[in-house]
Amino acid sequence: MQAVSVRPQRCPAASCGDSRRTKGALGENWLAVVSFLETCEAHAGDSSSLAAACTHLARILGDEAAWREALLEQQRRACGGCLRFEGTWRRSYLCVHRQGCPGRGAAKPRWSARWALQPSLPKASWAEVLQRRKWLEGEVPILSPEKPYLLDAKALLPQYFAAWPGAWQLPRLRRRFARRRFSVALPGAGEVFRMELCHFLRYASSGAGAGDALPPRWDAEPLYLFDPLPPMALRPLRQLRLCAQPDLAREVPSLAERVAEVTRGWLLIGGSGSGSRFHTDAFGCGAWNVTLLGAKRWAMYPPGARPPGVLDLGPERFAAPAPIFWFSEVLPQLRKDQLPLELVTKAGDVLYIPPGWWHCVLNLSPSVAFTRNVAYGCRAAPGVCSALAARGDASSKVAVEAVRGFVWRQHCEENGVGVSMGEGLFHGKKHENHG
Ligand SMILES: O=C(O)CCC(=O)C(=O)O
Ligand SMILES: [Fe+2]
Repeated sequence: MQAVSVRPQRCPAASCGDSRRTKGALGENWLAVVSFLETCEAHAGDSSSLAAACTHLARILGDEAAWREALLEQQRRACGGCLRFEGTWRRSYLCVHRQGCPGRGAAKPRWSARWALQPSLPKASWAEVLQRRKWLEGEVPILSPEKPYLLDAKALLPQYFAAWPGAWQLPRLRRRFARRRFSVALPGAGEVFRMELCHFLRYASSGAGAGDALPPRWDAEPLYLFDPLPPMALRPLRQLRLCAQPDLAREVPSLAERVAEVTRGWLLIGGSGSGSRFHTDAFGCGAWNVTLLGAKRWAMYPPGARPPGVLDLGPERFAAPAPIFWFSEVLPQLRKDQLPLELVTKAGDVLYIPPGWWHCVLNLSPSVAFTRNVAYGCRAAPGVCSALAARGDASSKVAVEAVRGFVWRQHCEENGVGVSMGEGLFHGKKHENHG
């Protein structure tokens, strides 16, 4: 857990911590030992035979987090290029380093978190808060955008996501986009690498399919494909019309411009054990998140209730643990009154996260999702304006004024009031007068 704000980054997987400092069992000496092993190679043939000779070495050589970090460090120095995944991070590193692949002898997972993946049942009081609906043709399901909604959207998704569900299965995605490069976040570091889909999927599904829920990754927090500019075929065919109230993030042009980076939508692909640390969405927005494949476990807390295990590091700065850690280590320790709203989304579900709600996500199986930030209705405006005001830059100030103007015009339309009295809607007396 390290100090980084959850707000400026849209990619929550990349929002906290600094895994550059996490070099695994060997700390700063990792690369020195790798070099040593390189020189031993001529004698030992392959480092897996060194591992067989010494249990300490076996532990060190099986430290996938350290191998991954060694590879990422190389990538940083190379300033570009694509990450390749060769079954384990150890093999991937050695492939690059030796310009060829070493023999087999992949590191084995050293721990089992099977139990961490079993969701506990939603608590009765939260069950009342969560609005569960079927989203049917011609219906606008979200009536109160300040409440979370879990929508069964199976009937309508093919209208919004091309050839869903068939085209969203991993083998189909791999066939179609194998060589396409995507942005892959290094959780905790705010860093993004580029990776061809075939390599990312090889990574994300390695270890899976063994017939149990064992998280396949033992390299600390898994990499997460988190791409704001996926191919058109992997974006929604049209806007999801979930709420009759206007989406401020689209309706107000200067706001739309200011927040475009977080509202254009993101494609998310991750293996089991990957996910997003606790965060709230940027710019006072809420979000909808469509699970297109797999299953995602969610924990949510309402605005103002900082989740247990999340550290407050000063204005707008928080540090949250990795999702697998939170669900397996923090959640079981909580008192009844500290428990989150918990739920699992499966392929065909849309979850609406209202503005200001904290959420943490753990992918229970290889998952594909699409998410987009939204700010439905005028009640979202104060949160959006204060998030913008906190930025303090010129374009945020312009956007604040535009949002106020928009809200005032809406208010006037609904109440037949003269438009010229828009000033002070959020801060001045007029608001009270019109209350
Ligand atoms: O699915 C995830 O991992 C992240 C989801 C999220 O934070 C969002 O949709 O706002
Ligand atoms: Fe989010």
